[in-house]
Amino acid sequence: MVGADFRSWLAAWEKNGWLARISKPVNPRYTLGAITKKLEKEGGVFFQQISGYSIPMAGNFCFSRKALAAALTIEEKNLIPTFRKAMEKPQPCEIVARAPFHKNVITKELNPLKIFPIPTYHEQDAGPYITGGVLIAKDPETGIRNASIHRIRVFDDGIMSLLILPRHLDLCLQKCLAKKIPMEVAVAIGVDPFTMLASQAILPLGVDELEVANAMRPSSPLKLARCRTVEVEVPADAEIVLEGIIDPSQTRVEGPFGEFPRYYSPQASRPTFRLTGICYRKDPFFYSILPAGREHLLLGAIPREASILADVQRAVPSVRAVHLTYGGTCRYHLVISLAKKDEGEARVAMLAAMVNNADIKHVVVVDEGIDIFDMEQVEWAMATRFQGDRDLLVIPQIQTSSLDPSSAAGIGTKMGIDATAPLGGLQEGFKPIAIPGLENIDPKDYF
Ligand SMILES: Cc1cc2nc3c(=O)[nH]c(=O)nc-3n(C[C@H](O)[C@H](O)[C@H](O)COP(=O)(O)O)c2cc1C
Ligand SMILES: [Mn+2]
Repeated sequence: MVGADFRSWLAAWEKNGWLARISKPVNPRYTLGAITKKLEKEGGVFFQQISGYSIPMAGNFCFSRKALAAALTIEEKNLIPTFRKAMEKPQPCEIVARAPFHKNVITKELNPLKIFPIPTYHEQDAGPYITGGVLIAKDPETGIRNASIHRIRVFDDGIMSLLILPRHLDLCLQKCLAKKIPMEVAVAIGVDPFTMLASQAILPLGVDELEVANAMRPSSPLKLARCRTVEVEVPADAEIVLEGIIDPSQTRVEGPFGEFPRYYSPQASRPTFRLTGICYRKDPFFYSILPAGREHLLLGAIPREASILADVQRAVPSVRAVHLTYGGTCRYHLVISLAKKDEGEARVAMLAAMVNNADIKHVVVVDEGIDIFDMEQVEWAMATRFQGDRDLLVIPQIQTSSLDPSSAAGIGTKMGIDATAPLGGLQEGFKPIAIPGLENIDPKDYF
C-alpha cells in the first residue's frame, strides 16, 4: 500500500517521479526552505545532505489534492467523502510490542538540534522549528488519545516551546493541571499520510484521530507502539519519536513565526515541552512541513471542507461541494457549488459556512455548472452573475481569524457573494455560449 508507512510513501513518490532529490549539501537555515518553496507545487523534496547532519530530510509530499488522494489510494473526487466516512466510523488500533523506533533511545543530554536537521524557514522566525510532527497526548480523564500538529521551537537544552491553540490538546492540558499531574506527550515525525491528514480532523473531544487514520486505510491497519519514557502510543512505523512532558507553568518565548496567512505571528510566552526521550529507527528520515506551503494549507483544507460541507448541506441540501482556495490560504476564502432550487438558498449556505468556522471570511456561491476548483470560472461567475448592491451580504464586526492582519484582533467583517444566476436564468439570459461538438473534438485529428 502506497502510504502504509513513511518509507513506502517515499518509495512511491520516487517511482511516480514526484520526488526531487537534492544531492548537494544544503543549509537548514533558509536554503532548505527556499528550495522547498520553489518546488512547492511540483512535488516532494528529499534533502540527502544537510550541512552538519547525517540524517536526511523530506517534505512537501502533500503538494496537491491529486498527490494527497494518491497517498490515500483514492480518487481525488473521493477525498472529502472518504474523510467523512472515516470520521463517522473510527477503527480501533492494535498495539504491538516492538517498533523500529525502539532501536535508538536517548535519555541523556537531549539536544534535538545536534541530531536532526531542523529547519529555520522564514527571515524573522525565532529559530529552528519542528513543523511536521504529529503530537499525541491522552485525555487524563478518559485515557483517549488526541493527535494534532503543532509548531515547536527547539532550543539546545532539551526544552522546547510550542503553540497550543484553545482546542483539544489545550483541554487535555487543563485537565492535567486541575489534577496536578504532568501531561505526557510524544511527537511522531515521519509518519504515514493517513495519520498526517487525520491529525487535522475536526471532531468532538474523545474521538481518537489515530482511529480515524486507521479507518481511512484500505488495507494494512495502523499499528501503534508504546513510547519508551512516557505512557503514550504512537504509530509503530514512525521514523522519529520525541517524548516528553508539557508544562504550562514553565514558559519560554516562542515566535515570531511565519504562519499560514503568510505573515508573522508575534513572539509570546508559551508552555514548554521538556524532552524525556529521543527515539528513532535505524537510519531515520526527518520530515518537515514548509509553513504556509501547499502541504500546510492542504492538510488543513481537506478536513475543514469535510466539516463545512456537512454543515452547509444540513442547512441547504442542494449544495454540491465546497472549496477552500489556495489564494485564501485554504482558510479564509470558500467557494460553494449550489444546484439552486430556491432564491434564498445561497444566503443560507453562506451563513452556514460562516458559522461552521470563524476563519471563513469571504464566501462565493456559484451555480453547479461552474468548476469551483477553477478560479477563472469562479471569477467569470462573479463578473457576470453578481451585482454588488443586490447580491452582496455583509456581516460586520464578527469573530474572524486573529492571524488576518486586517482584522482588529480577531474581529472583522465577513462577506458573501451570490454569483448564481436567477432561477431559470441558465436557460434564458444566463445561458452560456456553447460550440456543438467541443467536448469530443481533438484538433490533432485535423492537423
Ligand atoms: C503544519 C501545521 C502546523 C500547525 N501548527 C499548529 C500550532 O502551532 N498550534 C495549534 O494549536 N495548531 C496547529 N495546527 C492545527 C492543528 O494541528 C489542528 O487544528 C488539529 O486538528 C487540532 O487538533 P484537535 O482538534 O484535536 O485539537 C497546525 C496544523 C498544521 C497542518
Ligand atoms: Mn482532537
